[in-house]
Amino acid sequence: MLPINKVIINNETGFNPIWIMRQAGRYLPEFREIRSKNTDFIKLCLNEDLSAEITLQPLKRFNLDAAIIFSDILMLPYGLGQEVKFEKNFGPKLGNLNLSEIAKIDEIDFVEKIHRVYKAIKKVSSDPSLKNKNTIGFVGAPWTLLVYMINQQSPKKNLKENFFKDEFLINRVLLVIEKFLKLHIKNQIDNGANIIQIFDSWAGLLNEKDLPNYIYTPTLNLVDYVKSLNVPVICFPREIKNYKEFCEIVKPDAVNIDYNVNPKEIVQNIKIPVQGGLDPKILLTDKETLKKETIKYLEIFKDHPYIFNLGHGVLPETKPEMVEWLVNTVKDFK
Ligand code: 1CP
Repeated sequence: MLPINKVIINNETGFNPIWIMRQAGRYLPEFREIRSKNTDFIKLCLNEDLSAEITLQPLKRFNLDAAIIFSDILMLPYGLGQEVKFEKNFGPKLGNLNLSEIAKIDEIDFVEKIHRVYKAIKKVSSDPSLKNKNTIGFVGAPWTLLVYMINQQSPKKNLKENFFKDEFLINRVLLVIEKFLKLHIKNQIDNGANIIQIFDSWAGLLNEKDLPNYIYTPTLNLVDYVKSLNVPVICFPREIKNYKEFCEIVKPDAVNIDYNVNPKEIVQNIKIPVQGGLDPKILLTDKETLKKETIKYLEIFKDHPYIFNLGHGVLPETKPEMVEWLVNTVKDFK
């Protein structure tokens, strides 16, 4: 059985497999080298040779237990025909959202636009170096995708003032997102992804009263769908106030926690396997601090099924040698 499946299917404890969110990315010089020659990010994601190569880069350096495919959650709006661009020092910029256009997109057009992501997954998952490792496919959660599609840029600062104004539009778009996410998940699995992670990076923006409509119901529908395909599913409802309630309602196979929650409370309150937690900023300190903080998580989750990971993506300014130190600390922990 593959390492992460041992934890999330068999509930095994004490051996802590590890992968790192954003492990394929900007902190690696070999990624920056490819990126500097490929200025169009979407095109890079749709180049199956390069995206497979980038996916495998961190596994060549570090003793990681899984590959996560080099792609982006915003390939979904791109596949639906919304313009998506990534601007230097700004982040994603999306074009206007035209509901009548999006509602017309059929499944064939969608797959035609992004099928090279699936080719990259096929390449990666059949690479001999991944024989005993997981290949993680992923999607953005419906809420987080809705945020980008309506807000047309990162909500880092704020949601647009009138974000919730057109409730009809929002609910129609959510349904379209859900339908195409299922197709996107199915195609990733058919091409070799053997875990799905659902990133809800902006779950923390919602008030409690809005969680059922925007998070619980659409995410539960997706989780049930992934389970029906016999593949485990990990949810990351970042900065949600109540992880316990989320897990009891949505019932993913595992949950990734962010770095603002107290891991001691999580281990007491949450029954399902847990992933992640360590603050990525700790990788910017020194080896001694990193080791101490890493062991803190490993000790807390010693008797709980646990996959080591961070509480959000690895930061671009991280030194690769600190990632190596982290991976080795986890692997050496007894
Ligand atoms: O070189 C560059 O400028 C590109 C930077 C980059 C990279 C390396 C972006 C733009 N996306 C990615 C890859 C990516 N994105 C992966 C690949 C696999 C890996 O993890 O190694 C994954 C899983 C994602 C997922 C993703 N994209 C999320 C969810 C996780 C999270 O970090 O919260 C989100 C919110 C995005 C949107 C996105 N794409 C890129 C950026 C800079 C952003 C975030 C913008 C923002 O802050 O709102």
